[in-house]
Amino acid sequence: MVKQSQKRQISSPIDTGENTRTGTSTASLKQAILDNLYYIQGCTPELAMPNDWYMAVARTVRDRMLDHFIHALKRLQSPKVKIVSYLSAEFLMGPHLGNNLLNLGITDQTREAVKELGLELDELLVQEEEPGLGNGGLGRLAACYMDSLATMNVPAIGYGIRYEFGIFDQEIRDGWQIEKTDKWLRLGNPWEICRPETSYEVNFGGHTVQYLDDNGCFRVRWIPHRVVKGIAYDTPVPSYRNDMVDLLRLWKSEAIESFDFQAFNVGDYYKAVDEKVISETVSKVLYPNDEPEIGKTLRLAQQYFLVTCSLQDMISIHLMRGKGIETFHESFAVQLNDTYPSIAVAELMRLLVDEHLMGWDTAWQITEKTMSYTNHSLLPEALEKWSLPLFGRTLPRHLEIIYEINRRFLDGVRLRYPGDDGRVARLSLIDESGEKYVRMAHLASVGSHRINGVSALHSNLLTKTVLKDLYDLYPDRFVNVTNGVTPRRWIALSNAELTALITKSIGDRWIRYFEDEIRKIEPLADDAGFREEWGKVKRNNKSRLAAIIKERTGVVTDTDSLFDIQVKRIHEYKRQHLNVLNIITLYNRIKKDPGQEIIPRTFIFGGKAAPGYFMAKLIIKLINSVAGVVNKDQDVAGRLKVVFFPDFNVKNAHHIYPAADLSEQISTAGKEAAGTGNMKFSMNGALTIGTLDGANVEIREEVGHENFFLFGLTADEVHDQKVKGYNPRGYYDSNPHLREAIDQIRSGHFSGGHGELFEPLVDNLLNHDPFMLLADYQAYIDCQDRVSSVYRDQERWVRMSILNVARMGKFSSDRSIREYCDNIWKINPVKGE
Ligand code: 26V
Repeated sequence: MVKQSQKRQISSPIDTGENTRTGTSTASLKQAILDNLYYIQGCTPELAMPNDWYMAVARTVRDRMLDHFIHALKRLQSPKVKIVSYLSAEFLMGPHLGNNLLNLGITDQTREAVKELGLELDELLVQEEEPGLGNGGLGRLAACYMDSLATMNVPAIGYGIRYEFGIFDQEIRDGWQIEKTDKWLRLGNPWEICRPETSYEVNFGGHTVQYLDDNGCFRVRWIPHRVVKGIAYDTPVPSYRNDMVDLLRLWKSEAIESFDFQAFNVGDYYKAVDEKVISETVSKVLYPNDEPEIGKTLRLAQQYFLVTCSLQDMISIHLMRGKGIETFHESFAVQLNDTYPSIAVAELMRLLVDEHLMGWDTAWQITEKTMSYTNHSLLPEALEKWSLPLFGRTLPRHLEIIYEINRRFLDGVRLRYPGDDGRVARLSLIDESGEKYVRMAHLASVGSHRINGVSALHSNLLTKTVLKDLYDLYPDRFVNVTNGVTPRRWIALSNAELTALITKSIGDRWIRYFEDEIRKIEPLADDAGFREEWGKVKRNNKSRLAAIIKERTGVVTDTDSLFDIQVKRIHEYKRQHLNVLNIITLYNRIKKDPGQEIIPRTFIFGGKAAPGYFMAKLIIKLINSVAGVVNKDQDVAGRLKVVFFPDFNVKNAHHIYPAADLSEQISTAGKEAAGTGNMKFSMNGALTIGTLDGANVEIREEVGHENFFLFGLTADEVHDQKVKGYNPRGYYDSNPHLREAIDQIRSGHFSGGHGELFEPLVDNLLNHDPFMLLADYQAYIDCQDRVSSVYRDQERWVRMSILNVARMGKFSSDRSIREYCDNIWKINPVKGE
């Protein structure tokens, strides 16, 4: 708890010699915190609750960004500057306070100021409720990219939705996941600035009318059934020590006043209020992005809401620059973060053709030059499609526009491939093979000048599988940009001890120039003293995590054991249950030969399952069931522990990555587009056990094959086995250890005799095993044995750990952003002014 603070007179401010809105000395910060507490929170130190203090400190920090922020807004008005518009249904920003202090370079002074007020900064940092406006990798990538865009001085706006309820909070009850609504706005959000006057109208439903305008031109008017408005909420995104700020602009839906009044005037007050409720539901809740179920009208409404508010905003900025609409693409490069905002292609056409009365061909050229599309998944079922009737009901005008785009597009395809009707059907924006659907990836690809995957392997497989026909048609559009993560949040902020050690050795430029600088620690791998300190940092991080685990789950872990961690969304393709099979195998080994020497391990899992994804929820239950048996068994005490860390989110991740010895990246080859957790672990000195999947391939190339634990089938081998006819039961029949583990799960060994509980999971593995756990089982077990034997040699392990960090330069999101600038957006980062 925050201690009772020292008494101070608010009415007699100290003369700090600085502006208390902008000054960064301890004295100014202290005075500013008191001012904000009094004037914004309406509170005195004596009465302040922990959240009042947090808000006052947060406001104080925000004040220090506003000069730069206003400068950034002015920069947006400059006609010469091209702006990156990152359009994303998710931004998983994580807690702001610590990061903003770090980037502004005022952590120490603030800590001191807060201390003088009788408080601890760390206790205020934990007060912050993180904005969980994303599901996982895709949303967090958007957040890392915002950090790099700002730091590299690229003018950018991240456009998203201000969900009232972000990703649910996860609780574990009786081993099952329970979802709790995420009321992140409950205590207020000090980082955002509401801009009620930056608002746009959004139409839904209704029908279209065709007419001839005064010049006899054919035009279409959309008569909507419902109109709502989107209001902008701006959050400044500060650069790392660069006096630069970018903008995160999130839209909240509200009722249109005239609508309310209309109903009100005819005396139907309740109808007016109903309208308001319906309008406000558009931005109410974040949906899972990895749930197989499709077809929620509200989700399509959300996507369109995001897209039209953002494009109308961009057009308004462009026109305010005094430029004509026909040069729109010179002002904005729009990046579509997967297909969720891909309706932007049709919406930009609608705005240009229907609203700005532009000819189709010119409008299409502008659209193609403006848009580019990032694909984030190879799973065929992840390719977004909308049922035609649903689409037509929600966005009738867009359906017409999509038909017209398709007609012209397919005319071109027919010219290029005469008589190839199969290809025409495969390429069409409309799937007509059964029930009709709009194919969003095709819309995004046809309307973009660049299409990229997120790792070398993924980009390559895209051109051979899900987007093959589009690649044949437009080979020059396809590029790769391997994902990256920001070393600011993922090392400097969350791993203070490692940061201090690295900085003591090579200075602090690595935080800003990670790509070039971090390799300077490589020679230190040979320095025994450095290795000793490195080992100590890891041990301390493990102790801190152990304390949190004890507090949250009651499980006591041994910090001398190998911390073997898998944190990510729960999904069959990510194979958390393969990890479980290894745990059961080790458990059985010890049970059979209790005297044998094994390297003690603590297996830590974390991650959320989509609420409607039954198998993923069953995997969570399995992990907890195995944990329940293993953790109680005296025969394995001191050697095996299993923990499910509840509610994996950005805040918890800060404690988890720095404490890992081993990072589990064990997806079926060819299924994980890139991964970004793999990078965060490795940057914090964990070694990876992984398949040749996603960015693992490139991580292994960078850190050196000898510093990476590789196992499993390759993507080609997975494919070949599938083609030949994969028989999981063959592996079960021929491998006694595997058979024993599966039989135990099936017999209820881990579920109090309730064998039926895991039957769907076991049945799936034995009869289908779409993600080939059984094929990779033995290779995984053998690889884990290699991990243990290397861990026995601590000197070797620590050396490998140092080399992993030293060689992670490529995976800074600064490198990714540079590649987007060079190869996609054609933007030169702006030099500081
Ligand atoms: C979508 C679906 C839809 C239905 C069935 C299952 C399923 C599974 C996954 C997805 C993925 C949605 C897009 C996504 O979040 N992709 C993630 O993007 C990260 C950032 O590029 C990348 O690191 C991850 O590998 C990738 O899964």
